[in-house]
Amino acid sequence: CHSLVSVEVHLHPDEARRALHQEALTGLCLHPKELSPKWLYDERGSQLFDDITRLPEYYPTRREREILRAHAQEAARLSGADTLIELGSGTSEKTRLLLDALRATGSLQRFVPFDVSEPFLRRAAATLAHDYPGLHVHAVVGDFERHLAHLPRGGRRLVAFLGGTIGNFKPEARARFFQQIAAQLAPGDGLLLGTDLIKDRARLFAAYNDSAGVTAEFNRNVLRVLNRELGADFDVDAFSHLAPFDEEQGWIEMRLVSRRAQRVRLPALQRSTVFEAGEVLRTEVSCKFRPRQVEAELSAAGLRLAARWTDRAEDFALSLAFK
Ligand code: AVJ
Repeated sequence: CHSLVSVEVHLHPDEARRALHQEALTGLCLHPKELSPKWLYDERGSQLFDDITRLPEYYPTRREREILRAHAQEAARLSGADTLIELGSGTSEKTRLLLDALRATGSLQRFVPFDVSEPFLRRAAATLAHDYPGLHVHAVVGDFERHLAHLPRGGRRLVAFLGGTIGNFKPEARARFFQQIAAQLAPGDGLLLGTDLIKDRARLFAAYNDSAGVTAEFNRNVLRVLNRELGADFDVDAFSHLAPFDEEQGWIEMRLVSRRAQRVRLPALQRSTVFEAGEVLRTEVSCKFRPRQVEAELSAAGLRLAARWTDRAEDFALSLAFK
């Protein structure tokens, strides 16, 4: 039997490392210090995030799965897609709910997982091709902030962007992202978008400051990434985790707080950087949305909302929009 798996690479590891160098130069040597959340996801970081999704306090993954269980069929029917493209294709369990629903409509032909990690994608692609006989799995290695133009064309496509990862974009970047998605879609193509919703502050806080300290480890792990990739000498234990909810911005802000004044060497950048006691390095924002906000932002990009589903607690929303 011949394999229906192919892999297209737009982001090579050396290019990713160059991007990290560039970002570290601007992000670590300025005030306030900030890094993109994408550096959180090395092998260990991806494992830690996976652990986070099972924490009692971290509701988004469970809520989104609950919504998909209830409404994937309807989403599949409304989209009539033959191609499912998944951006930042994380947990294959949610992917399978969508693939099953599309297969049941009889239209499914192709699955396109799009992610930054080639080894991860190759494994996922092989497993899914095995479990869905006849399905063409075309994996694309890329950064969805830079390589969206390389999404495969043709057929009727449904782009899934799940988990609330859209929350990592600040409003301006998010508007650009929706514009770029809309520019890639043809009439009839759809976007299925998962967004976390604004809710009780205590529950929001607990989800990002869990009692077992897994999120803290996930956050601090970025310092290990910098030590490895830049030859830096961050003392990981000299930073504490804090992820407050910023009411004004409507986002959770994940921070590493320097416990003392310290200098960190960054040999790959031929620099060092100084942290004052209490100085903050921002490692992620995770935006939380108001019910009507998503619809307004999609529509501003020329994407028309066809359906919107939430879980019973209204913790999380899935929106389906068409070009
Ligand atoms: C993967 C971006 C959806 O924002 O909730 C989890 C990442 N950060 N705990 C989120 C995350 C801290 C997660 N996303």
